Amino acid sequence: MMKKLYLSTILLVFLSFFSIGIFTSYGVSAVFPHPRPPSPPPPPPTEDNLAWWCDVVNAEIVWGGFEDAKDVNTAIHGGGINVCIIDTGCNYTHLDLDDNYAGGWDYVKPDNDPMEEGGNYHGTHVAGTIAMEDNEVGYIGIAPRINLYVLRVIDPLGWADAEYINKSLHWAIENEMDIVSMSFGGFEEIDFLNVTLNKAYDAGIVLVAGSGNYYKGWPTNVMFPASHPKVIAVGAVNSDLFRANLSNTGTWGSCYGQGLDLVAPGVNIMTTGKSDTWVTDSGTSLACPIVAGICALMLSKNPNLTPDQIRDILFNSENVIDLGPTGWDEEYGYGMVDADFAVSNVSYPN
Ligand SMILES: [Ca+2]
Ligand SMILES: [Ca+2]
Ligand SMILES: [Ca+2]
Ligand SMILES: [Ca+2]
Repeated sequence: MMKKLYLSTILLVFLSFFSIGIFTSYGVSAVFPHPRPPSPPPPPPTEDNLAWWCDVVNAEIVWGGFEDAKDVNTAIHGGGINVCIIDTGCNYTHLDLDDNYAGGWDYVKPDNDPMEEGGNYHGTHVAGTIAMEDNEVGYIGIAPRINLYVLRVIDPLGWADAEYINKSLHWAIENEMDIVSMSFGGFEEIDFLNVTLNKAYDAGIVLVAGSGNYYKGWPTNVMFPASHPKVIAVGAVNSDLFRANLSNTGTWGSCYGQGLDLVAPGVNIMTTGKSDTWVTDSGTSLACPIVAGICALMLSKNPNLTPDQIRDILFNSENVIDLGPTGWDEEYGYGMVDADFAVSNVSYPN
């Protein structure tokens, strides 16, 4: 039952420059050296910054009401929607996250406190992408008023047990999560997780996962659990809207192929970090929560939407920014998400 070795590949696959430095420092992987990217300048204290990745998917139009908004001005902001991340824990006391943090569980050191501890802040980066607040400091996430839940399954050295992930999915069902965001992946399917993913989907939970970051010399197909048919598989694009592929200067490219559903920004993503800092991170780990956040905005407009209905809206090249060859293609799936298009295609509840 223990799948620790298998899941140890998860972090090597999904963690981005920022985190890989941590791994190399532990001597776990000497094959992924990469300098830590510079952090953005400290934000001014009087207004939130609008991050490029939020602007380009037009989340600010949904919650702000107009292009380049920096405040929540509409009722579609994710309030009341339960989103959980399954990750390394989260620095949920961060001033740009604390108001949205709603609870969770720690499977690594079992208790109800999934604080990120001794790790690389991967989960904190993921959480900020969805949930940074409109609080006139830092940045604003895709869905700035969600209920953020955190399930800690990955220990500070990057080890996880598949059973923790299984328990997390059951936790999500029992605690009535609307959306589960999974910024991890491995090369092989795990049968008992397939079963639980189906259960979660049947319970009405929208499932989202990153496609993976492997480049040449490694398999580039969409990884598991992104490859599961009920999980929305998300690849990464850069600010020029090309598939993330840093092979010239780094070591990874966004995994693609059959099963890729959507892409979202995933290079130089400014988000929450250690203490009350903001940092830049890259990888499909960051693209995944952007899509999860857009699903939260859709549910914010109509909480009765089913996961099938959400997928039907998003999996349509007319409702996304079609990149690459016309229509679905292996590198971009149906295209890049656009929160304004997505929410515009959601009807208000009757
Ligand atoms: Ca915009
Ligand atoms: Ca603001
Ligand atoms: Ca903020
Ligand atoms: Ca296309």
